[in-house]
Amino acid sequence: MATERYNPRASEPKWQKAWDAKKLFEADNDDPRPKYYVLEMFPYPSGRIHIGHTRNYTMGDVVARYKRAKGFNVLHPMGWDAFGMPAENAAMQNKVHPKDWTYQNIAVMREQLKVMGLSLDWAREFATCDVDYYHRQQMLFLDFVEKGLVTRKSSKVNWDPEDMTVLANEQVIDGRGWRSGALVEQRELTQWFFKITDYAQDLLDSLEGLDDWPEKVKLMQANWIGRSEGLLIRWPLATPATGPATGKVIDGEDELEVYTTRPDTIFGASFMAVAADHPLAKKAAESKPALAKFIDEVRHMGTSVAALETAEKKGFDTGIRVVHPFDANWTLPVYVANFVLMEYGTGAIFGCPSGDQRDLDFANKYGLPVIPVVMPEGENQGNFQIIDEAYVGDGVMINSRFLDGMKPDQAFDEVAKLLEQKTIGNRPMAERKVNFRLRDWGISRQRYWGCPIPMIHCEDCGVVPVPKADLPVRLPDDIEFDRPGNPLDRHPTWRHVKCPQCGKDARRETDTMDTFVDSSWYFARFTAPWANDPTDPKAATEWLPVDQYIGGIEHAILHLLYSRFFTRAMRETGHVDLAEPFRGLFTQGMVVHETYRVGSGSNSRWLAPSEVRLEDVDGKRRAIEIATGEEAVIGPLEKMSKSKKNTVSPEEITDGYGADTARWFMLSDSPPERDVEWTDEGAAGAHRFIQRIWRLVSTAAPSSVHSTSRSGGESD
Ligand code: OVT
Repeated sequence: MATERYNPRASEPKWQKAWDAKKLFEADNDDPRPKYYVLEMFPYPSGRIHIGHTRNYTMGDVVARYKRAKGFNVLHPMGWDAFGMPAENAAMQNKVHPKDWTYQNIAVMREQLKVMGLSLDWAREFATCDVDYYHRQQMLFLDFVEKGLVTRKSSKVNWDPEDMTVLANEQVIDGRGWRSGALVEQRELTQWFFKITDYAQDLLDSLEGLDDWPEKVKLMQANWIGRSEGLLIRWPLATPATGPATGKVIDGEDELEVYTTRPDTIFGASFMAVAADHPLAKKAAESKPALAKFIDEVRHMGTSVAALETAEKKGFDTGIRVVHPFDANWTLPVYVANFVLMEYGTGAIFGCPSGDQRDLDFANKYGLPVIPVVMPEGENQGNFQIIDEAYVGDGVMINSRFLDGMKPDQAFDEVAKLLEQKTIGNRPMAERKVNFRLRDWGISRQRYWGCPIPMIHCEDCGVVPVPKADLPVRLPDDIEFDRPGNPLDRHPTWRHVKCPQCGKDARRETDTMDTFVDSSWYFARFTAPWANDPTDPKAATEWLPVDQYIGGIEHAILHLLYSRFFTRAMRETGHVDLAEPFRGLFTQGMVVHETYRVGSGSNSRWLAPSEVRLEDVDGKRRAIEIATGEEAVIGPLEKMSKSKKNTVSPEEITDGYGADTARWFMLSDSPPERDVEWTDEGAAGAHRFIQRIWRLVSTAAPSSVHSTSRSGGESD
């Protein structure tokens, strides 16, 4: 006979134990039933499971249980995305080894997930910092090298001169390192890259086949890849009226290559702008100390697109001029500008102030002409002016000589056609060109806690791969975090090796891989985590693609794009035989909570929900700090975050109400793709609902036991 009230503390552990004993959720690769692979984005072992995890993993669990009930052979694994900076920060702050910190966190978080009663296949669990895993990742890396999918090239990075480390764009705040506060420099460093740009077109085209992906994610990826069709125009440099008679305009240079997606606006051009490290800028700076100083200033800015967008637009006139391709008597000044990047296009643009807000701001600042060239259809040309707002819409060409009256599209083709026929030197003055915004994926990190890049530098032989038989390249355990920089560089012995080719003294690569490499193939490893090779191609073929992948929208671009690239690279190297890893994708909403703050200005403090008492005074909600009785300001709903202390831990529900209540609340309170607000009343309501179901089943169960021949013994 069932008890009246549901007692999660008795019931949940009992059933969890029974599931474990029967290995109910362990998937068998040889099971003949149709397969279903459901996966949630695996967690960083950052300390404790948070409520965002609870929501994510509950969703996946519901899918897994449903598909099992429908007769599928379900794969529902879990692991740990375990390399990365947080472990090193903890090591520096708390003098604990990154490895110990990570595995201790994993132990805690694994227990927390178990308490949630998730139907996971724990037999396949791994952490990306397990030597077994990163060994296989090094094998993959070497296979990619062999296939020409890896390159080493010099690239600009954010360099923190005090911490002596490369910073991610997100770690540069107002031009300074987030930890040291030192002014960040842009440095050229030779780094390892995966050639994701080789797949730019394919990654873009194949988005179309991803029918079970959210439209917004596909759009974000398409924008990130950023395909554009434009024209590469070669502008002749004008011979200066004054200056040394070198025969050349400026030593060794006689043209400026500019890539543009708007050649139709060529008669609206009023200046050229080149990146600070454009060869022309460097040459011009040789004879102009003030320009050299300006270039140096630009080098101290962050490299991120966000940094570029927010920084004040500044330029410096090089004194060089170019000749307009359609008018030999029209010359335009060439500026060095802080908003032009060498990495994009050709590192040079032509500015058309009337059609681009940034160019307009620049022209207004430096007193350059603004010539309207596209006018909205039906507008009166006599009244049409551009003062401080650029016109970026469609319309009809004006002030553009032989293009006047055309639509911009037609004008584009006309300019392309005419300039393709003109020549400069012995080349056409313009070529049509497809350009992508996507850059190659720089995977080098000058850090300890990551997968070592299995390469060796030899003075005679160059860069030599570590022979597969010598893998894994293990991270040394005896490591010091007492100084800034990469601890692997300072290890007394680790980097000293013999060259595998000539046997002479050589040194190991001390860069480790970006943690996004680790998460780009874990879903494939889960299909046969015991395999000696990175995958067992048969198992991978059978299980992949992941039928339903679930995770946060913050991974819409990087992780999901890298994984798509990696799957293609793994196909090319024989490890899988498909291109798209995730057939269905679901992006969940955030868990949000209001914030509480007491005091004002620099004395103000955030309070955790557990530190306040909520009162209702004449219909108005008030929050009181329990410890002091002080009234707190109730702030808006925001994503839970440690910094604002508006967090609620999953235990606050599971301890009192049990896992089912937590799970039910997470799923029932708000549609899964939307944000869910955590409230105590919501949790209490979910608990009452579970009790109601329990009573209903308890009442109905005895009669159903009579009417079927099933065992009635295990009804609690
Ligand atoms: C939680 C989701 C994540 C992700 C998953 C794991 C959060 C949703 C946003 N290892 C990578 C990773 O993201 C994945 C890898 C495949 C690249 C919140 C946040 C509030 C959270 C909070 C609560 C209390 C204190 C502090 C914070 N979100 N929703 N609510 N790992 O561990 O970060 O997108 O799918 O689960 O997340 S992870």
